[in-house]
Amino acid sequence: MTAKVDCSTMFAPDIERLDRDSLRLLQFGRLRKTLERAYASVPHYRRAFDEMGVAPGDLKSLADIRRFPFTVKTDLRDNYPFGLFAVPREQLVRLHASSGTTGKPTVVGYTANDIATWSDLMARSLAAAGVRPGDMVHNAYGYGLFTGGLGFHYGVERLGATVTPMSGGQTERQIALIQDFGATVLAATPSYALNLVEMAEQMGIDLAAGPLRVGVFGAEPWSETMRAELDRRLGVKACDMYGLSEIMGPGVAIECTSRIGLHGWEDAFLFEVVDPDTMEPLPMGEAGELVITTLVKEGLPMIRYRTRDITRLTDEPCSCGRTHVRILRVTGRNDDMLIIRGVNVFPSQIESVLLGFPGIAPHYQLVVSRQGSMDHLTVEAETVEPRDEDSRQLLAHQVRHHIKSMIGVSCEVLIRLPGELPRSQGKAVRVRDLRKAGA
Ligand code: DLL
Repeated sequence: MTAKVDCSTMFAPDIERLDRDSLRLLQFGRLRKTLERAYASVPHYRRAFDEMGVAPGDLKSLADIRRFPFTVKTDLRDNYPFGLFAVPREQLVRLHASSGTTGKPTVVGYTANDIATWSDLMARSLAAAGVRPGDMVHNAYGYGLFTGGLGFHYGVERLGATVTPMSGGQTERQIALIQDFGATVLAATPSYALNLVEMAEQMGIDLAAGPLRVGVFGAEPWSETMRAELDRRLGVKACDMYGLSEIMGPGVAIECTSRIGLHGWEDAFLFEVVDPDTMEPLPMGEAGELVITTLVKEGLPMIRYRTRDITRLTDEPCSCGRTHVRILRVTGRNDDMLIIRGVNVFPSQIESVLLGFPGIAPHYQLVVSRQGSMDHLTVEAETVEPRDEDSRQLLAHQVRHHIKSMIGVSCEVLIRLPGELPRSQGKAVRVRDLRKAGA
């Protein structure tokens, strides 16, 4: 017997609840068209398909996607700025770009239809996270070349809620406006949300006592322990939002209020998980690198884009009634994984251990250096309350021991005083890699 599902709060119930067979059929048709358009309009794809001896007509079933080439971030850089666009530049109404620490930025472009699709997917995502028409949404994602600010902005408007286009920074002012405008929803990176609530507490303001109800947090990895912290201190139900600019921006996948994985919108994207070593597709449920193909994008179709993000997919039914596949929480990027004396560590694993530790504040930084031929990890964490040197030494010893037993990695731990570590204004910088600086 299937439980009765309330779909009155879905933004697009017909498509969100479509049975999986129909969804796959829809995907197949759209994928075929996307491959045809990419082959006909983008020289890079034509070359890449030809090199693999494959043509759009070879797609006879969804599984045939494995015969087509991957796309990687350097393909965008190599075709800078507009080389991967499938329409003349004049047909684009918006550009975004990611800065990148080295080399050229990656540029992404949207037609008017792409912006409409993105707004719809964002509205759907916000509704799934519990945002309703009429809500007051404080948007602290950065506006500008980053897709976060404008992506949320258009989605909130499309849903019929009110958006405050705050962007990042000016934290004290943000707190005043959250209060004055009676924000019911906070949209921010989890690390900035934490910065906000901490500053509010220092100002003697209890945001949890106000009307805030929903948190839509994403754009960086965060742990369940961080979620519990944000739920409690902000008085929200925090949901995880996933996306990336190369594919669209935020709104690729969202946690519904069941919070057991993020629904990836399969009418707009084809999701695969591949083994990062062999590049072979993995069966549902196995962990690997997430690979995404866009199904309806006009300006910048992406074929098998390697996200570098590590996750698992599940198609088990969700109690919310949405049929779209769930992407389990992204614990980190391939590129962010540290290998410390042979042990693989994601910063988010260290975060889980630190945040569960009594007396430790949820701010941390990892410093990786080279000592002789060995990589050395230093974990810097802060205490909640000021403590003397002896007490910090003792705490450092306990934390080190705990990290070793939980994750299996040996590290040095430095306990800092409250406020000593840098606070996030957007995406938090968790790792300082001194090896790259030649130190
Ligand atoms: O971060 C888009 C976004 C904006 C998503 C606002 C959610 C909210 P990029 O700047 O291109 O786009 O960065 C994309 O950020 O490949 C992941 O490594 C990481 N990321 C994004 N969302 C999550 C998440 C935006 N919920 C890259 N959990 C992605 C973990 C995330 N990592």
